[in-house]
Amino acid sequence: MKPRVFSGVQPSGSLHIGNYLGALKNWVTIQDDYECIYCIVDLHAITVYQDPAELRAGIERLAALFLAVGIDPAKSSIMVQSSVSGHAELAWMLTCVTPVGWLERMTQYKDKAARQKTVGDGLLQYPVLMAADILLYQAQIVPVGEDQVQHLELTRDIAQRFNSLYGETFVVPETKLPTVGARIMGLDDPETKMSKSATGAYHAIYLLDPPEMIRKKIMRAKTDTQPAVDFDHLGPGVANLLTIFQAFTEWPDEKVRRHFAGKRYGETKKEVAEAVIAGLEPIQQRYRKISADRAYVADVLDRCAARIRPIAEETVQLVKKRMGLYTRA
Ligand code: ATP
Ligand code: LTN
Repeated sequence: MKPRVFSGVQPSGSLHIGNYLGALKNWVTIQDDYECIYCIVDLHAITVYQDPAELRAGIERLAALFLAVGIDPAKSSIMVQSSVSGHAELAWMLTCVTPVGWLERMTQYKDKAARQKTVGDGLLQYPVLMAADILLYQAQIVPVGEDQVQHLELTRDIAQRFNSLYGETFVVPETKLPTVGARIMGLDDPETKMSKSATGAYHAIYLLDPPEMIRKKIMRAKTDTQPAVDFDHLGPGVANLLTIFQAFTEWPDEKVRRHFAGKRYGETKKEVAEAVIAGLEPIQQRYRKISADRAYVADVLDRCAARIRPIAEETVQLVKKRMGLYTRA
């Protein structure tokens, strides 16, 4: 049997090239070698207020984008978190074995909480729900970007704590980062990660940005005061652009160095923009076709949920039994 993979993306905001290079591109590559479950985590999205109509539209858009980037529903499952009740159920059981101090230490919690007037309990519980997502399917491997490493460590801790309290129950999952592109930085501020929730107009390149917009954003990307690429003194802005280039083209390090050493920033940016446009064009074309057929997308989600629900149910039953909750003998 193939090892199982689980990963997820929130349906809030629009997908950017950080999400693609850090996560989705990797998801597509590994789908022949693993049994993959890719999840639209709508229950995570509501840990901060979402406009209901926008959230609903965002879920469908994300499902179409999963298909457009190349996730094949014949090989992998594409599902919406709230459509399998085991996620929320298992999250509660795991909450009960998770010390609150573990959650208060999470950097994403601290960052997001600092931006809210009232901090909802869901924001604190966020990584427990994420642990539930993964452990529900006994996934061995979780492909994510670097910002999720701390949450994955917590997932492992929760699984181990449960196993030691109640006996071997959960597979303890491994994190899988991409070799290039695990942390794409904002174009307007290469010291912070590219993020869906950032507001700057020139911060992120979205997967559905038209070519002209992509050129404009990259030409405006923040670099430094040097005129040309110097690999001995590579500023964070230029390093980020070259990472984006390399992740799209899949050129080896040596080739990238030879090609860009001494190249002026203006010329470098033009080449980066063209590589991004070429990489996104087929995705955008497929997206236009797929998103026009809403019934097809809904059908994929239904079929995939039906396929994986028995795995989730089996785990919930096992956990209930282990904890002494009521199950029909
Ligand atoms: P938000 O800003 O709302 O937290 P986000 O942009 O971080 O959103 P998520 O839905 O949280 O997006 O992340 C989806 C996936 O994309 C995760 O695997 C995450 O690690 C990855 N990811 C997010 N941002 C980046 C980035 N800048 N570089 C590489 N990977 C990223
Ligand atoms: N928290 C993740 C999204 C996410 C996820 C998961 C990723 C929710 N559940 C399970 C991997 C596995 C994020 O990217 N912000």
